[in-house]
Amino acid sequence: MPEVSNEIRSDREVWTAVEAEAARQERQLELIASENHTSREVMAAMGTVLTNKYAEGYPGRRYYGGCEHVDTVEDLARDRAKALFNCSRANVQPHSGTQANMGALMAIAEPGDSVLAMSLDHGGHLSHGHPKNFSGAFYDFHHYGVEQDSERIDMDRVREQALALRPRVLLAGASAYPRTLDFPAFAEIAREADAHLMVDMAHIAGLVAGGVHPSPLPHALVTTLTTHKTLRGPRGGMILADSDIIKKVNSAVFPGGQGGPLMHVIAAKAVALKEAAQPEFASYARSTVENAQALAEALAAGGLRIISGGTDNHLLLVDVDSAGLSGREAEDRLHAVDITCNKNLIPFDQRPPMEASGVRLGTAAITARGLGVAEVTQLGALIVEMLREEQTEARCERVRGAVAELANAFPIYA
Ligand code: DSN
Repeated sequence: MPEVSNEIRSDREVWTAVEAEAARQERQLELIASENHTSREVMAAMGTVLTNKYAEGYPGRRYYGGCEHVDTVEDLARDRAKALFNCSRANVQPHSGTQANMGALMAIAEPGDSVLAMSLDHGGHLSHGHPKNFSGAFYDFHHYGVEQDSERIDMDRVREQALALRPRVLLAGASAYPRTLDFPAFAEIAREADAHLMVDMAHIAGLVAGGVHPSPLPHALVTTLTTHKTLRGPRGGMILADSDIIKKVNSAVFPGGQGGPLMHVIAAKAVALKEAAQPEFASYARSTVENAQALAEALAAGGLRIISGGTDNHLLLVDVDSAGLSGREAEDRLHAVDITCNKNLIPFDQRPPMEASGVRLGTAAITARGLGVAEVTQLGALIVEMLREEQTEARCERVRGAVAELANAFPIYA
């Protein structure tokens, strides 16, 4: 076996920053809902000689020689994705979720076609039609949102909009929506409106894999996902399907939107997909949701308003205006005591996005490091203290100490 150790650390400028980031992750409790801590083996796969290889094309049909081993890796990733999500076709090459969405849209719609998707202001995603994103630039996006009273999607309203617009694509999926998505209802509306149903399950892919969120696969023409959120894999994207639409998807991904695939990342995707097929992963997904619900309860008990009254998945949106703060102020207060999260618009927000009236909290990463309901409830009380009480130096120091105790008790990579 040739020496392929990746333990060389001579570039001190880079490694000092990497080591500082490792220490930050160990020290802070990560509540950014789109982040997670992968296994060591997922990370190890990314630091391999596969990064040296060009492999434009697909297994068995490449534009470069010497692809026999990366073919094995890509076949493993595709087969594991199909088995995990119970579908017959997979493209594991998209470099990110946005590039997966680009591949999917290019496969099922023509430039200028109309797409009906969830509004970014109500929890959608940049690649679902933001005017400065490829999606908004090349397609004619229209948006549905949540209702003002329930803060949930009303499927009758989506139906009304879809029947009035008759879009080429109905897109379901969100990055800040705490409730179960009703994929059968989306599919029925798509049928009535003669639209293709596309699902972006980036946030909930790990919950679908773990059986704690219904799967979109039986309903959607194409399903996109990212591998690094609840799925606990490397940063990257993927597209799943159950028909020959995959041929259009494949050519939309390469050569349509990308050149050479990142084979080292595809190896890490394969490792993560195997991990996600183990029974422990189903327990992890279940705990992630239980922890999110415990966190929502603790915050509500402390007087904070939770958007839509709670959560069904791995994330919750907290209306911090209910504590007299903007989202930016709340994010800063929590950051000061080593709790990381992001400010987020809440539905019908009156503040601009860089200020916002909410914070989005997710439990995928803290569950990966082992926190359970008891610890999350304790964490919730600390968050309430930071957001609702006067910020004295003594208080901040005490809360920072309590966070450090939790983080030390649950090391990520010990
Ligand atoms: N920006 C990611 C998120 O935080 O949800 C989605 O791509």
